[in-house]
Amino acid sequence: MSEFKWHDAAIRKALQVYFIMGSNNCLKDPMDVLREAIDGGITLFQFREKGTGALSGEPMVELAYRMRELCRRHDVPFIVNDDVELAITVDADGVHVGQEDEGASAVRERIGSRLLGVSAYNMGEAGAAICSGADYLGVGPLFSTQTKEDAKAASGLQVLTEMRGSGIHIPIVGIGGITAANAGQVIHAGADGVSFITAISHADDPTAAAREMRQAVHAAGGST
Ligand code: TZP
Ligand code: MG
Repeated sequence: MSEFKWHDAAIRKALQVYFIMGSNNCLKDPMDVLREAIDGGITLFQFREKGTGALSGEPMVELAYRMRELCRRHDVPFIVNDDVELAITVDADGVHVGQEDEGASAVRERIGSRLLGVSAYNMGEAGAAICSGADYLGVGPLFSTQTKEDAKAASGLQVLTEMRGSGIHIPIVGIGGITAANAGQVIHAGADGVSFITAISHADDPTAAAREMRQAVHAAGGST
């Protein structure tokens, strides 16, 4: 079990340029995409092997190991989406779960001090996630997205202003349809960082795309 204790400032920093990807989100070799995204300055990576065309079984575990090692070599925190077993197997830095996944309190019991992220669409889900021991919230979809097959309707940025206005101080990363063009608005509305799939996974030049995203967060007041 990882003994590393995540502190608030380190979590907020890691959330700033938060890249999510599975092999089926890529137009070329996913290891190349991840390597290039790291070169461009992503601050965290989430392995999300999910949906049509996703790998499973041994090939999925092998890809997770390779990505985990690449992230470790570059000091980029590595989070696994949904799959607690896989996260423990590859010694991930954390797990991210949605509302339909294993309950956050049960996940917390299993992962100890590893980072726990929970998706929240509204105030009620945010409050429950915090009570269950979430370290950070993933809030969205803020803008419309084609990437998540069962995504809810875009909420817009007011969900972030509402959460911050009602005293929710926990680290938050926005998600859903985020690009370098709208990332600044997400930070101004109260998020600590932006998370995104296609803005990098479909980019011709993932390094340049990551760099642009980083600059957008920085320009909006994030200290990347
Ligand atoms: N959860 C809410 S929206 C979304 C997830 C996983 C997909 C985000 O993908 P993109 O391509 O950045 O819109
Ligand atoms: Mg999930």
